Amino acid sequence: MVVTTERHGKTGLIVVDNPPVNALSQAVRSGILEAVQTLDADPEIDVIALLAEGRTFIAGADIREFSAPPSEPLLPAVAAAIVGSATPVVCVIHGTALGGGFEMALASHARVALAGAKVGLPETTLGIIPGAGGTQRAPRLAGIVATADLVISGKPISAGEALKKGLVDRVVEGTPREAALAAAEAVRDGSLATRRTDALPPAEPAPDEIAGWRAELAARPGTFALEQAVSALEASSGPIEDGLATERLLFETCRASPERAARVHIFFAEREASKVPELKRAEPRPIARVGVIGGGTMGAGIAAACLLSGYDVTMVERDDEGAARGRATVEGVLDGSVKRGRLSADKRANMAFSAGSDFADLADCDLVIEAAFEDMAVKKELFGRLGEVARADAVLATNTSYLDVDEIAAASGRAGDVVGLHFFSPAYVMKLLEVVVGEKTAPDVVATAFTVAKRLGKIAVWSGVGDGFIGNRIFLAYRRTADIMMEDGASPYDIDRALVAWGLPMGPYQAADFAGQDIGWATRKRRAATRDPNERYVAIADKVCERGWFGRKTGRGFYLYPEGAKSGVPDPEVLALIEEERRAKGIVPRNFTDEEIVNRILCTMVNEGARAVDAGVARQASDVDVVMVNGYGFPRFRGGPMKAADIAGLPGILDDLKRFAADDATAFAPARLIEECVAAGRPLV
Ligand code: T1G
Repeated sequence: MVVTTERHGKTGLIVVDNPPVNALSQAVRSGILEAVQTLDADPEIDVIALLAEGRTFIAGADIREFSAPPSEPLLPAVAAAIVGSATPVVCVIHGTALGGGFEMALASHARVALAGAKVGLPETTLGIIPGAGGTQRAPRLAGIVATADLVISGKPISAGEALKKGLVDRVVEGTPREAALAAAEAVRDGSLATRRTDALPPAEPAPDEIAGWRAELAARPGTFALEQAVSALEASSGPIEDGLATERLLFETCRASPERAARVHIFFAEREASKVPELKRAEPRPIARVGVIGGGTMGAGIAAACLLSGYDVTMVERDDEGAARGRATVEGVLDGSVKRGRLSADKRANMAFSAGSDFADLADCDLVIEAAFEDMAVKKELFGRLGEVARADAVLATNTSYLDVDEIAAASGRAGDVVGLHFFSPAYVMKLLEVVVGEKTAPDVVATAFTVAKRLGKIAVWSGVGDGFIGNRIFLAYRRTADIMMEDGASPYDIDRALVAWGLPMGPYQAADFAGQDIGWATRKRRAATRDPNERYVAIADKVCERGWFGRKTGRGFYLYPEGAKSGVPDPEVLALIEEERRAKGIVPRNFTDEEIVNRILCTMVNEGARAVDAGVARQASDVDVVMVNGYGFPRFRGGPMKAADIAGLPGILDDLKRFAADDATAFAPARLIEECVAAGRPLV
């Protein structure tokens, strides 16, 4: 039974038990409704307490039900029964009371939170809005502005903050059941006041704030749900019945939106990505001490990420100066975490972190992560030594971002112990981790990698060995498409602007200037030897680099960065350089609309992602979305390139691929997966 009732004297308990997060499935909604009606009708019961078993109170509606037609009882009806109960209803919150879960609490006549609990209204992160009274009841308790913080940020707040805002009435210690029985007594003796939220006065209007939010949201893409949420909050200054009706209408509008489909897709895709079969087939090796080779940006970032997740860390650099630099970088990150309140001072003081230049220090590590210079010879030499020095049961990982993991593994002499862990910089911030599985990588090593990733708070994605793995493979492909459009007539500034308007945080040229053009230049030079001479090659970026225009760090790249300027400005000399290249190739420039720019880039991403699936480098199409959203800034509100293609209409994407392939088969010759999906009439994800 997902909902049971208990009678303790004159107290009636409604206990929800629907693992893993007590989501409000149809059975839970129906169970709560029936329990409230039954206990309210019982003359022996004078207080009802709603609580949940397991690690958290109700974490929201059951998101899996969103793609199906709504089923009775709808959540607003359950909330109304709680509000309308003649018997006072107290809600006990533990863990994370989110979305519909917090709305059950808001409909209750009093709210008690366990210390350490959190409450939130994150619906807009799923492309919807609170649909069971959250936008009407929370403002009646805490005001429109405080509620907007929850709804617009989508982030939960602590029980203490909620108490300050009037969203909960008490914060207590103990178990949910103890708190429920104590709260019932407090209601009886009058020390815990109960009130119907709906009977409270409407929220104070907040016209200026609402106008400000509307202006801010209108300036950026992917804010459909947020805009509806602001309108729902605005309605909380009117009669509750009207406000609830307005909220429901706006909720249904969001539920039918492509943004909701995209955001819910990526929510589940991120969780699916880490359910690799190796986790079922093998036990992960226990990891407590992590060795990190290299104290540069990546090495120090990885060391900090491991320390922040409670691992002991031994960092090894080539010499003592390098080790000192690496240590200083790590200490800086940790100090920053303490300053931001993300790390307690005593936890910081008790961290086990050593940095030195003696390779033998790695001998007692359970996992060693190599983050040295991106050069195959360097990595092979290191893995040759590591194969000797590391403990026999240690896992050996390379952080390479594109080199052949099988070749590196072979150099270790124990390829079964070797796996790729491709972190994204900064490694202690970026959620994505590509776990690159070599031909000989043992299943328990893969299981270990995914277990470590979870502890690091990463979103891990399985990748096979292939140039660029999943993300860089797609990034290089769409950068090539952008370069070709640039040579054929689009300016780099048009391309960046069109893609930013579509939802990317920055376009490829802004990104290259930000990261440093020299990095891409080195990659292109590395690939020059194996490049297909018949394949079209655009040398514009090389010409920019030959002038030493590497981007922000040199004051100019594709853009000029005047002293103190917030962002780059177009550079007439770059435009002249592009014109020169076009003339040299006899290209007559043509116009590109923003729509064509976006379409060609999206088609390239989808096609290259599908090719990665065809090649077995990506396990499934949804993993491509997880990588692009979490590592490359693909807009979350579009769900990732594969979901965006499904939403745009896959047959149309295939038609465009065939059309574009006429002049560029390298990028656009359709992947088998896309042709198969269109032929079968099924979506990519
Ligand atoms: N519905 C269905 N399944 C859910 C779920 C949900 N709301 N939340 C989590 N799961 C599954 C998840 O897929 C995973 O499954 C398992 O639970 C553990 O989740 C009317 C309409 C609660 C903070 O947005 O933020 O209420 O992979 O891996 O890291 O206004 O889950 O094990 O098979 O994330 O400890 C609003 C979403 C819904 C909360 C726990 N609520 N969930 O994090 O575990 S809309 C949310 C979370 C709504 C009303 C509207 C997190 C968590 P599996 P997990 P976690």
